[in-house]
Amino acid sequence: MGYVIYGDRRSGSAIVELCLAAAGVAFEFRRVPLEGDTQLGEAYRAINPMGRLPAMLLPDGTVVTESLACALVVAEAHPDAGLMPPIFSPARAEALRWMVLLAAELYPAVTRWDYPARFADDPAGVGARAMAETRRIWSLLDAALKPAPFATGERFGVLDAQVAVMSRWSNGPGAWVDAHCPTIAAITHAVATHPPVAEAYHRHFGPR
Ligand SMILES: N[C@@H](CCC(=O)N[C@@H](CS)C(=O)NCC(=O)O)C(=O)O
Repeated sequence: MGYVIYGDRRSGSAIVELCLAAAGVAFEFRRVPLEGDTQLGEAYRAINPMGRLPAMLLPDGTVVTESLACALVVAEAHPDAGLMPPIFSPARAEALRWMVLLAAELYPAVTRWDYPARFADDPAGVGARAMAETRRIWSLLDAALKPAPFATGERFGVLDAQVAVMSRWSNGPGAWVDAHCPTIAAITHAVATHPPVAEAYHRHFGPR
């Protein structure tokens, strides 16, 4: 058995799929449609009790959930792919900082935006504030990163996969991220046109 990814189009599974593509590793994709809330059903919760995509099965059958954990496991299992900057390097410290910000702060804000009724009796207010929070985070990341052409240098890595995928969710009305965050848009373009991962990117987000 090889890797198995549970995911859906345009979902967080894309982050892990891009990392696997960069490592040149084949995987089986098992679709769990978000439309209709299949992820909340008993069958999928047996794999991820949180009822969230993605989940990943390792070749030995180990279950990994949480998009960042999945991507880091892929990076560790395939070090030659260079998905993380070298250990103890300044670039790695920077990458870890922004990777955790995206996973721990931005992703939950996207959830509040996507599912505001889970969080309050005034869903519209929650959704609007969550959108504002994602824009605040993209703006600060846009100011901090100096792509060359990827987020921390010449090599595609886990942070690039997060930026490219999550910025598509937060683009929103008027393609806000692309219009206001040129650095984020440039990194996304670099990912979308990077041959090892372009096909996986386009599978989720279409041509760019
Ligand atoms: N912390 C989780 C968040 C995962 C998440 O929220 N995934 C979304 C899809 S992109 C989801 O499954 N949403 C469905 C739901 O919340 O019911 C991770 O990083 O994997």
